[in-house]
Amino acid sequence: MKQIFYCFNIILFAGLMMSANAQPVPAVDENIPWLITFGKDGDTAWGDDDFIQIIFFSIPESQQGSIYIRVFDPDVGGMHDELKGSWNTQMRYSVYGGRGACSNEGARKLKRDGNYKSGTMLGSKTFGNDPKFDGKWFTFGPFNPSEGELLQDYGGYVFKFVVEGLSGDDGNVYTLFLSSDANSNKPIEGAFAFYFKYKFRLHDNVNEVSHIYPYITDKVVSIKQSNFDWDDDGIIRIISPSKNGERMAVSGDDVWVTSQHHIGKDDINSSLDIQMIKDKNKKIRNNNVVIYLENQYGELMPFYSIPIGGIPKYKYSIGIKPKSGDKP
Ligand SMILES: [Ca+2]
Ligand SMILES: [Ca+2]
Ligand SMILES: [Ca+2]
Repeated sequence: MKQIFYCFNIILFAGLMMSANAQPVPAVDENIPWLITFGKDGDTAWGDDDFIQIIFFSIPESQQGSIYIRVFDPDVGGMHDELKGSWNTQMRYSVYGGRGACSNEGARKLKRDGNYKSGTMLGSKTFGNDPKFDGKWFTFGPFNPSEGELLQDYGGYVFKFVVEGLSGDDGNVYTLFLSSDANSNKPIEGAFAFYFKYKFRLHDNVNEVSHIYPYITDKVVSIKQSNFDWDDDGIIRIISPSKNGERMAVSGDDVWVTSQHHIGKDDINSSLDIQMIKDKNKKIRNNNVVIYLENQYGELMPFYSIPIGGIPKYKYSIGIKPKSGDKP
């Protein structure tokens, strides 16, 4: 059954081929500063519920050359990272391809209690407090695109990148880049990233607005949004062809919250723009959060590093800004 709901018309991916900025994760259009993963002894109140992050990359079948997955600030210590006590965290990064890397249900489940390491491991490295990699890039690869799992529903050869906090309690802050070059960030035309559960840090600057872009297929009639440890930091709202700022529930400290949202006809075959707007008075710093969406069947819905079909707009108010009453 699940295959049906993720079965996109390949034409939809044509829109993705245009973008050259699809390869950083977090993506340019998301305006999210950092990904975060804590060591497995971390305190969930610091914003990570299970100490694992899984990001998928899709490479078009037309890609000829090798691909690389690059990590910025892979170590846990020094700059950027979030210290608790002393630096004692070990973080493992692993790249998977081959059959089952993405198609295995365990890889796309909310609870990482199944075979989320499905597929063939193509590369792996563990980092601790290592000044050599502090504020630097580390490159996995080269990988031949055909080492990924070929899934036309996901636009080509799919690689899975798993980040796991093996031990310790510190927060690992990092970003990723899918590159055609080992030593620099060179985008791969037509490639993109997607994820089913996203863990990241919000901006410290209260004027920055972050976004995620789930795609709504014609099978979706409602969505359930869940988020964790948002610390009541402002609002989350939906902009879409039919929604002009509908509010989603926002969690407090170390708790989950969910909200249910009806999907109208106008939103089918387009992306939602889920906007995260910080509280201008609270000025919360280092706010780490988790978010995911499910359809009415309880299946996780992917977010895309570039919105399929472009950034959605409310169709009844062209030229009019979203409701000003939505300010926190
Ligand atoms: Ca520590
Ligand atoms: Ca780091
Ligand atoms: Ca938080």
